[in-house]
Amino acid sequence: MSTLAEQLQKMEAHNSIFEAAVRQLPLPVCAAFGSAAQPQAVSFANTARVLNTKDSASVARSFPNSVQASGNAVLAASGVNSNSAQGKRVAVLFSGGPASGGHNVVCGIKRVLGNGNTLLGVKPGPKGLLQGNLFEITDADVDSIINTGGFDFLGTDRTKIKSDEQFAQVKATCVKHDLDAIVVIGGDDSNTNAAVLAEFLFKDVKADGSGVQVIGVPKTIDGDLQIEGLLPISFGFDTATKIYSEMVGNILQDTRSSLKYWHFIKLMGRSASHVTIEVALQTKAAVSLISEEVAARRQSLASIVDEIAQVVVARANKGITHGVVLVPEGLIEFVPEMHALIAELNDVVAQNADEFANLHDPAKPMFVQNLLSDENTELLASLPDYIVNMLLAERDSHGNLQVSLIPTEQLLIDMTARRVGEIDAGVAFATQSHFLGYEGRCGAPTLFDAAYTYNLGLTAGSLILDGRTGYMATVTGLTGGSAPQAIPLTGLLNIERRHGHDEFVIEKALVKMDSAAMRYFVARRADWAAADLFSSPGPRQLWGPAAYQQPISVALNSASASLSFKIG
Ligand code: FBP
Repeated sequence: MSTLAEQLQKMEAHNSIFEAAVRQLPLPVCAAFGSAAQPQAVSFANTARVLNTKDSASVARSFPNSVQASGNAVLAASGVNSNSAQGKRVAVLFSGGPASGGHNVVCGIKRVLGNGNTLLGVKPGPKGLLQGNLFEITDADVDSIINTGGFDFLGTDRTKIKSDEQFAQVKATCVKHDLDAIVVIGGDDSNTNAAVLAEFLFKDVKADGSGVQVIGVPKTIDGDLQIEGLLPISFGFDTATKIYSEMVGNILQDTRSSLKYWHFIKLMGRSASHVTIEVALQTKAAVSLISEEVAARRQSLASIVDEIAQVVVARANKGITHGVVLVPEGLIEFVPEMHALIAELNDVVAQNADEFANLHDPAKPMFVQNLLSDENTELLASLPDYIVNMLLAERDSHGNLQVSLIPTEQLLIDMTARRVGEIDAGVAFATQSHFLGYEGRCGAPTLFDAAYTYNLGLTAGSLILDGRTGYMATVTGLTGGSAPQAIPLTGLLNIERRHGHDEFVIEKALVKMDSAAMRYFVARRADWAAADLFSSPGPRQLWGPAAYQQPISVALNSASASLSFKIG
């Protein structure tokens, strides 16, 4: 019998009672992979579904090898691969923001590659690939990281591989480590990067003229990488939204207990509002803003604020002086006047990049004001400093505004307080603000994400052993047993004008106004605003009645017969 001190010491270094138990959690696998104890690689064959976008002709010209090889046809598993390749050296990396389940993708790849092939981890992310920082992943590593959250095993970063010099560095890494394949686990930008790399590395990398295969895996808590019928959701979304829903549920319980606060809660999700709509469906908060609806209705900031203030006053008139407002992280970019301002700012900053980079922060507003249109100069001047400073902060390496740093929730609180006072000065409006973001990206994966990602890893590894390149692994039919499939990356590429250049990109999947989830939300939201009908989903469960629950928005949008998922 160990002492309390011994027990506590044993729990250090990722060995809490929970972490130790969760490593033993058995994971189901799609029937195609055979037994869960010893999953086998599958081979793939073309399906009848061919993917095209408005820019397919340009894509075919710029990605000739990839398009010719795949014909942009979706692949489905065609049976166990009894003749799978041996001796392959495969590198795996995380790219972009962390998302729960990433470790299980690595575990799935390692299991399916087996002892006949080598899996190498790249540290950290695309930057590690440029630097050639690779190490061999062992079976013991898999045992220690399985079912744990985060990307800490490999680390991640947001380097975009775009210059000739960077491509040359990637090639050098492939040669130095004698790589046969690279797996990129990332979101829309990272999978675009994967498509570009697949084409670049298609041939003539090794001395014998052969190339290096590249396979993508769909990750992002934002949920904006979705393809109808092929990719119901990216991994990490379920865990993040369940964590946020638990926290929002707790706050809702507090509002009804302490009876005095309005909580404005910003939820992560850089562009799309999938996270917010899911948390709204889970918790039924009084007000949930959906950025895409704001854009579709061309709502001004003042009109959004007015709608919130009207709910505050109406509830106060019924004696309800509390509530919760959910705010999607990306809202500000969808408000038409702010969208126009940000677009012009992006151009101005891009066109004067060197000069702008050398300015001290306090000098930046004055610098841009001289270059903006009169309308945008006036709008910028009307915004509080805490918003202006963030609008002018450094972009990420993909050129994106870092919206997670913009305190939109505080802006809405300040403007709503003013508007409530104008409508009825007697209404009490005490507020609290929150930003739920980083709390949700690295939690231990839900059973949905744990099982989904493990099967994505088995799929990615199988694609490599089947000699495929330029595909994104997917698992379809998540409520009916599930099956491994593969999406040709070039079939997803569109041309978009970004930061003054035409670029090939995978289009972000935004919340659609006519989606089943949106329609359900719209039909119920007036009731949720009028009275406290909220529910508290509680902590995520790996065992027990809620363990098999898939995201509500995914169930609605994929017309599932049930809220439960089924793999295997
Ligand atoms: P990905 O699209 O790379 O998955 O990242 C999404 C995200 O979680 C966004 O919701 C958020 O805006 C962003 O990451 C914040 O990233 P950072 O870690 O760079 O602050």
